[in-house]
Amino acid sequence: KEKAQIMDEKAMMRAVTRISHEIIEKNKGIDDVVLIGIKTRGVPIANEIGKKIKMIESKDIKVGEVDITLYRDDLSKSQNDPIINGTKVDFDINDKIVVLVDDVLYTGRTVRAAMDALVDIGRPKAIQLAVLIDRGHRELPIRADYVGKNVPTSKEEVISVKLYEVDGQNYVSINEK
Ligand code: 3GP
Ligand code: 5GP
Ligand code: MG
Repeated sequence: KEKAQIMDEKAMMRAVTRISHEIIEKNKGIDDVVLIGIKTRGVPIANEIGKKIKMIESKDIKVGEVDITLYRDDLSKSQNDPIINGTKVDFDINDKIVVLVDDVLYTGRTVRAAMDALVDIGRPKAIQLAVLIDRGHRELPIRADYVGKNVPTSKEEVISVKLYEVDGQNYVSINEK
């Protein structure tokens, strides 16, 4: 209930554009860089960053996905660790800089599980993290290298991320649980 929009479509696109430039700058190009989205909404964001990077660099960049399932009976609880449900990475990640992409970073447990999934399929040179929203409340020593927007939240609030591919529209709002 009670919605306040915190990003509209333009703000989201600008964030994606900036993050794309930051990825290129930090890694001095994208020759060894691959993107891996965390399902569900990390995947369309990874695809958008991939498209942007291609436009900027005129070079192809590979995009894969990992599926992390949250075994929680209540979204407000973080008792149980997320579990790897599958990976769709049809390219080699050995010696690559893997940029994980998710919509919202919260406790960090999903990202930790995603890193487990990655080390199962190869040995990346480095793993970096890009998120559209960092809402705080980390429970693990995990931070994002690229952040669309930092949104301080209470644990009673939830961030709603709407993406065209999934929801038919693009915006981010903050809601009371
Ligand atoms: P996503 O596909 O956008 O990532 O698990 C189903 C959805 O619920 C996922 O959406 C996931 O991000 C989201 N989700 C999981 N844990 C939480 C949480 O603690 N708060 C909120 N608001 N959403 C969560
Ligand atoms: P974690 O707590 O593991 O960092 O986040 C768990 C998963 O839930 C991640 O995929 C993250 O994107 C999502 N998540 C956590 N909090 C929120 C939230 O407030 N809104 C949305 N949309 N997703 C969230
Ligand atoms: Mg998510």
